[in-house]
Amino acid sequence: MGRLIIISNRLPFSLDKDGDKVSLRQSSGGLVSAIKSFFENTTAGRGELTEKMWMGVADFPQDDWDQVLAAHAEDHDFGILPVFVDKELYDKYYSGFSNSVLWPLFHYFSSLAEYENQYFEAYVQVNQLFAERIAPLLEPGDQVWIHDYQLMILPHLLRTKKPDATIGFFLHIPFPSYEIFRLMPTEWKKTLLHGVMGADLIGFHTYDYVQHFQQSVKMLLGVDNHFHNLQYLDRLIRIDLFPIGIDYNKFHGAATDPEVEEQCRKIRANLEDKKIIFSVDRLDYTKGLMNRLNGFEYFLERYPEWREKMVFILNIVPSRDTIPAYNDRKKQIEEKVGTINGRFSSISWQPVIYRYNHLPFKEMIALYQAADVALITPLRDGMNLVAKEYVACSTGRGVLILSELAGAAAELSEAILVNPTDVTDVASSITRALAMPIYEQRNRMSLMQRRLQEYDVFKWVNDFMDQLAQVKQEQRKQAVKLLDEKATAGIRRHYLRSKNRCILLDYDGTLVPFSRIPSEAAPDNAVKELLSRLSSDTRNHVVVISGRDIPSLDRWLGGLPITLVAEHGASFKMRNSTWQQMVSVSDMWKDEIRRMMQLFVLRCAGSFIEEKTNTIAWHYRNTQTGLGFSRSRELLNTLSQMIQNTTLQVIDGNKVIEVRIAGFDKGATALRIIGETDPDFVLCMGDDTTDEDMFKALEGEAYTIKVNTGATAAQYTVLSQQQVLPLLNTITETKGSLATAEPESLA
Ligand code: GDG
Repeated sequence: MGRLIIISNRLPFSLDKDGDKVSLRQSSGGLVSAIKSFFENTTAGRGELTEKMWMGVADFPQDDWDQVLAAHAEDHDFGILPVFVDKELYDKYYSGFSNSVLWPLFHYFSSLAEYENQYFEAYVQVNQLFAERIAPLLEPGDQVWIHDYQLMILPHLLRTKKPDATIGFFLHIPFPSYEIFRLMPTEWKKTLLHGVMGADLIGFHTYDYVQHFQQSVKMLLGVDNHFHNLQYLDRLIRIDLFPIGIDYNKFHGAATDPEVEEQCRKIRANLEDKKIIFSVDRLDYTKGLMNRLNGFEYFLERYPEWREKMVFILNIVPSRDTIPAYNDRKKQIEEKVGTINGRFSSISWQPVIYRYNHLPFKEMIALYQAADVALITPLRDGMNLVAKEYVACSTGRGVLILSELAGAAAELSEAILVNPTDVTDVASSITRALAMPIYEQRNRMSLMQRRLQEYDVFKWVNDFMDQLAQVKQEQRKQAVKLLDEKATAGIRRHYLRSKNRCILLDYDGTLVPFSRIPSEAAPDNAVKELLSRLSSDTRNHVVVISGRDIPSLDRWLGGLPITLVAEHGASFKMRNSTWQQMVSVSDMWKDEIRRMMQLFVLRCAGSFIEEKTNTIAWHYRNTQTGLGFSRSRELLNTLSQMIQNTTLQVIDGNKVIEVRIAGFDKGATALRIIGETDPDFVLCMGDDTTDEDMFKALEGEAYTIKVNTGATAAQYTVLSQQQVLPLLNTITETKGSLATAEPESLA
């Protein structure tokens, strides 16, 4: 293992200049807190990690670089790779696309999204700058971990430049449901998804986000997942959840730091014996600050007995103040604080203590410590680390009120979970928290603390890196092997030496090209001549194994002495014998499926239904590109739900969605045929999803060849259908010398 290179929008610090004196200030924010902790606690050079680097946009001019580097080197042991971006371009990329399109949309504030083309163009350009900066520096063994929504297309851009790179991507904010994601212009959303899919491992905070992402990939890119894995183009990709943790020991330990204890004592003394409710958030509309204040106001109104007995310390950290949607909120919040204080204050008491600043770390911990209740009620939040930090800082007492819409709610179920938009719920939760008996507080806290301690930020990073290494390993196992001349010659040698051969060939897409109308895909003379020549050799058993129905196969190939398999194995006719059915069930199941498919025929011009004995299929080869595909995703989705708990199966084929009775497939049929004839040479070719069953079943027993690109279980790949006949002719041509070398190994 080599270097770990973290890539995020910004470097983890900003520059403070006082005359000639330069100092670096750590940025606040979840990602920085998490990764910095990991960096500070792992020593490069020990174990497997040789070096740690962080790459991001620099918030200082290029001229200051030498000074920054010197100041950084003084107290950091990780390298920095700055990206310098022109200010105007950066604004369009950061304030524009990242924070005025992706951020609002992904947090379900769709009405705030500004779909400006120039923003998207800047986003692509800056992602490109990152790719150009990092690509030439990458060395074998490096692991690149790209973070967050500002860099969603970087994985793909980097992959194009460095196809073998190890790339992880983690999204720190929610991935929204498909219905929200699809609001974006088509080109944008496809570019984003395709971009992220350049990574080997894609991580999210919660199971919901994973599912939302998988759904969008299915609907927009046509790729289905298999549990947490999916095949995209020629690569295996893993998508999983990694709920970010905190540096538990740092926070828990800081709570008993003497300086923190002293500050905490002062805060409490200043507020006499009043209970303290506390919250700290960046100024962001997603954090639900207005709703929180509304809930708090209602609490004061509804539960007057608590007046003068508590205070609410509301700390807001400045953030993104150049974006209008943020600036407006500040005014609204300040007005609301004024209204509440004006309405409920007495000479000696003010309910809200409002502060707009960045807190020094120890002061923040002292406030966590001093607070009887933390009121953390975002309207949406990828995770929310403040909630976890508050819990970690507890020394037994304290109550967490947490929004059920924060990712953290999935792990912190012992908190009082509230709906932040429901003022009644917020108000009653506050009274409940203020009155909670100490033993209950302790009990709830200790359960949550145990969980946070177990999966802390180090586990989080290690878990992600382990999975990344595992995916790479699986990819290596799966690498597609193109059938080259040497391998072809080996297969031919084996063919010529053998005496009892079995040749299994798929029909559409393998023996013949796809046709606009299925009934017109008749074999041409070249195919007929090949099959006839092969089957006239008594040492050959030729099997055409297809999804076609009996009448089509009979009409086209019935006159040849070959075995025919129809409907993926539901019926078969051994050479010189008659048709046999593998399944016999009533046709009733088709009615409901047909009705649904008919609806899609109406909604998608050019599509049509093909009905066979055991399968019913909806073809969309002749439809408008894009529309046909997106309808096929909808149909796939609908059918998958319809057939749950039945013995049916939906297959996402090549421009066709097919439903069939489960329990037979080409794999089982191929094995059965081979079992009956015990051949000493088996060749199997196919191009579609259903052929993968054969490739898997025949592993180690046959030469398996997949036609066309894409991941496959086959041993070899040929890139197009046009290569199939020449290849079969080359392998089976008996004229010419018999090579003397040993047969090509099957393994
Ligand atoms: C994004 C996602 C996800 C805050 N104010 C001060 C301060 N902070 C520190 C906190 C905490 C971090 O900043 C804030 O983290 P959050 O998770 O609450 O929120 P985002 O910045 O929006 O982070 C979020 C996170 O990424 C990680 O994946 O959880 O959902 O939006 O660590 O301690 N630190 C100091 N003074 C402050 O005033 N010292």
